[in-house]
Amino acid sequence: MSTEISVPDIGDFESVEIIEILVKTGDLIKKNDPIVTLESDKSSVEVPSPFNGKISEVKVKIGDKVSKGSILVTIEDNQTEEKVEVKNKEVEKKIIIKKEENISPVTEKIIEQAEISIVQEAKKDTSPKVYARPNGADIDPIETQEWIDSLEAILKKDGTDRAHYILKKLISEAYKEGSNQPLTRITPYINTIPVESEVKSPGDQNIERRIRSLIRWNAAAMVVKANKKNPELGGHIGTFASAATLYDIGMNHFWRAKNNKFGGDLVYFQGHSAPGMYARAFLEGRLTSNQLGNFRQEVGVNGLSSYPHPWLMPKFWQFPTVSMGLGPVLSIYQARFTKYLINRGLIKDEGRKIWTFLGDGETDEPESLGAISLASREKLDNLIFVINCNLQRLDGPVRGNGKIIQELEGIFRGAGWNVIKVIWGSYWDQLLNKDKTGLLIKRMNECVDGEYQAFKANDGSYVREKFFGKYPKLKDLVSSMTDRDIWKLNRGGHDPHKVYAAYDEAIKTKGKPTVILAKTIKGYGMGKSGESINITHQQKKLDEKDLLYYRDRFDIPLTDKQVQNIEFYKPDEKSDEMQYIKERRMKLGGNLPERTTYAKPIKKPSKDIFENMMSSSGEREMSTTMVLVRMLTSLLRDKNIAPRLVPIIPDEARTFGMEGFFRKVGIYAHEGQKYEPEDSEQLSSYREDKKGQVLEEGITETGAMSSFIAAGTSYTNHDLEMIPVYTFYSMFGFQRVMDLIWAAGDSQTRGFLVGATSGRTTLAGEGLQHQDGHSQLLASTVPNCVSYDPTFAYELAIIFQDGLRRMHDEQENIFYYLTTMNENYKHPEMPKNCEEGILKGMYLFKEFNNKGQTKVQLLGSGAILREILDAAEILSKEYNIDSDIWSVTSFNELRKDGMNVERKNLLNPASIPEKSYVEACLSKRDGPIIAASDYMRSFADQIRPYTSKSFYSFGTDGYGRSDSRKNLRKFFEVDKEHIVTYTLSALAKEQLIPSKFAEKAMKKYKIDKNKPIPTVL
Ligand SMILES: Cc1ncc(C[n+]2csc(CCOP(=O)(O)OP(=O)(O)O)c2C)c(N)n1
Ligand SMILES: [Mg+2]
Repeated sequence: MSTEISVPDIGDFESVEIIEILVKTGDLIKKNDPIVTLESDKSSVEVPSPFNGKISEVKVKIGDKVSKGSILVTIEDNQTEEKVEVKNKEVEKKIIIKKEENISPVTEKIIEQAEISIVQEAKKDTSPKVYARPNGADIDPIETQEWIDSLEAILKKDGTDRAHYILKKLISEAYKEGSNQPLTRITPYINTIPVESEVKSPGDQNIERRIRSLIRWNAAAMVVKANKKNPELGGHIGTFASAATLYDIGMNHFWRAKNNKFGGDLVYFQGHSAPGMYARAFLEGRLTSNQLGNFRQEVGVNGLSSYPHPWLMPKFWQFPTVSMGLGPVLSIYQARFTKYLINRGLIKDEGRKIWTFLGDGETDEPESLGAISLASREKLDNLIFVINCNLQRLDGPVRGNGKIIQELEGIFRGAGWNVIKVIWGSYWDQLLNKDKTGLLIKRMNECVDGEYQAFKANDGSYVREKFFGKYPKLKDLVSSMTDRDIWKLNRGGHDPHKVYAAYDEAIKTKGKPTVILAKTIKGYGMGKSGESINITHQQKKLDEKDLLYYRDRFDIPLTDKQVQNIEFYKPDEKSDEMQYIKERRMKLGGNLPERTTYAKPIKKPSKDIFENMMSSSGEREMSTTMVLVRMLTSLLRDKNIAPRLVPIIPDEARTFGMEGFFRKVGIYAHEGQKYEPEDSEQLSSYREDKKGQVLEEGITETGAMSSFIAAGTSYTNHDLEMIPVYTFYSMFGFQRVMDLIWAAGDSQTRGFLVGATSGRTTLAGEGLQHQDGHSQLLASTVPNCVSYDPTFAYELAIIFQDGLRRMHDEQENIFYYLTTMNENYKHPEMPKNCEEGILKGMYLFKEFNNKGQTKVQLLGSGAILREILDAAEILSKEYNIDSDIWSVTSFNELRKDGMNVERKNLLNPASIPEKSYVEACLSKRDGPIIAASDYMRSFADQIRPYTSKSFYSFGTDGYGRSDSRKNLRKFFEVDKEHIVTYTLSALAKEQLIPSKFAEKAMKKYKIDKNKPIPTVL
């Protein structure tokens, strides 16, 4: 039986053009195989086949205009109808979404997915709960006690779940009666895990303590040693001193390395705790004492970088974290990307975890907390944050008048995370148990962090007076303890047992991410020189007395003389410590941190994918953004490339005409799609899918950039090369998330950043805060970013193709920034032999050679090349001036080449100087250079030093504003009329023509000489 396939609902579009026919008569096609590609003036989209079959006739040709209902092909398949019917019946049986009409294949799939996800009920939360203890003023203690007794009875009889239920019920009853207190936001200021539920560490505590002490010593020594050599070098001691236990427990017991059997856990180390990681690597035999001695001296050989920088130590560090806030947000998106790869079936689910260390002060950065709800929404139980709450940041207390742990608990609980507080060490357990008055917890609750800091900056007697002394009964509680005993009451983050128990619970938590809030002491063990005092953060010089104290405090077997020499200490290879440390890492699969890659290169796409970009678009007008979308759509048909493409968009798919991807490859959603989208019958309906490929990030360029980095470093973190293509509003790229782009460079991310709607005069209506005239310049500041501002389809195709070659064939650790526009125009056929020039940054596009003696070199990039072409025509026709027109695809790449060649020539003064590429192109050509772009003048100015000709540059300096393209170009003086006028004027200045031509042109084009330069307007 033969069935007609027609154009489905394509939204508001009428009469759209067929630009590709992807089937021919006789082809056997499967359901969802594309039949044709339609292109409106804004987007292109494939029409899929609704069923399997054999094409019996193609009813359309390229260039035809079609609308909803137009017949495209006829297809033979006599089982089709039945199949759909059977399916419909099945759906009806377990109906969850009623549909009156016949169910379309797309809807059918949505229903299937919704059913699957509905069946999967959320698991019950069985984590142990701590019941609320009395706090604050009590107007009726007897009544309070009755309630507590009832609660205890429930706890005893029915357990914590039942108690939790009753409490929730009570709270909601109170809420109904008008109590609006957020009663469950925070819990008392005690450990989340009750002592009886703590899982015990299997480790040898004595050996672990000795190892930890050695790491502490070597870490501090490397900072002190470097600063003794040269006080400029800096470094941090206090941070790692506070976090040593937190790292050690992970390294000894939890963090599994990558090896041939397992993908490895990923750990984001707090940037300025790097000395601790080096110190451990030294004991493990991965770094030498010579290297430790070269901490922060990287220019020579064997230096160690100040912070985790994969660019500088590419075999060691995995993640750049020192710019605060980036580690947390990057790791959240890393955890999400890991799940994305698993759900798409690209990697196995091996239960790998992502651990992130951050400082409590670091949580002030909006990036640190800004994405935490994504982590719970996406149920990232592969993610564990450890926040080292040493209560201090650089200048002083993080929350002197409050309690950072409680504040963070409220925030993370509110966002749906599992929160584990590790506040008090084991020495407190007995006291808490002994206290029947509730005063101890009351006191713990009421002290603010400023006080907690002061307690540890003083001594036991101070704590006795100021902490316990507030209530006589509390003072009695510690009356039998010496000041030394009181001083020994430790904080949770320094207690290996408590930390182990917290980590153990974190890795077992299902369905949500975990944050561990560990209370520690900044500068732990540094004594008077730096423990818990405001200047701890910057303490990098310990004098001899301090060092001797530190040695004694941690029992380091060094003589006084060795301490004076600031020697590192490494025990004998056969010692218990060395055996233990090696054995632990062996059990956990190898070294950490370590950066390796075993990814297989992605195979090249077939050449024909790009072929149709090389020919003229004829009468058809389109923007370079549409060209990109077309190209990606074609690449999604290439079997090697398709699965690896990761389109990333922060809520702008429709702006860029990318909504066709929604249906074609789906939007990644870990729970699939639980609803029938309002536009389900349309061709580009909003389709969420567990196997979806598009990362639709919502309105977060920070998040999108983090995904870009996760995908673009997948070759090392997952041993799988991916090709992220992150398309954004160009103004909200470099300018908004430059720090992340810098981190992308450091991480050696590979991928394409696409600044769409770029240029200051192409995005007409949007105005000052949208019009980007400088992102290309910002891109030029990132050393491994290769950037282009192409004008024509074939330029973009050549650049993209070469990008794939360089990043995936050649394995170069670079990433691309491409600017694309939303201005529609015709695209010419690719001129012969211009590929090399396109990639190097400029090539001769056209010559006007038939008029007179006078010639000019016209250079244009991006949107403004077309103004240049029009200007050249006017110059030729109306003024008899010839020109060579150069399409400049990248002033940035030209500049790089110019710098290189100039440097080489200066270093070889006796040799014949080499020519820069710019000079090679222009030196034999006549006339001054007029260069223009849709960016600030300094963009084109970059090549000025590399040519011996007169050089005039034009651009869009100043704030943008909303108006038509024509008016904006006139305003910024980059329209064809200004280019003609300025060219005439420049030629007059060169004494090649009289000045009257320019004067006349100014009159003709109504150019106001008195209008101020746009930078001041
Ligand atoms: C974005 C950014 N701003 C400023 C700094 C400089 N800085 C380095 S460490 C630090 C204080 C960190 O305090 P905290 O997060 O509490 O970490 P701690 O050292 O106490 O563990 C600052 C301000 C930075 N690294 N990154
Ligand atoms: Mg801190």
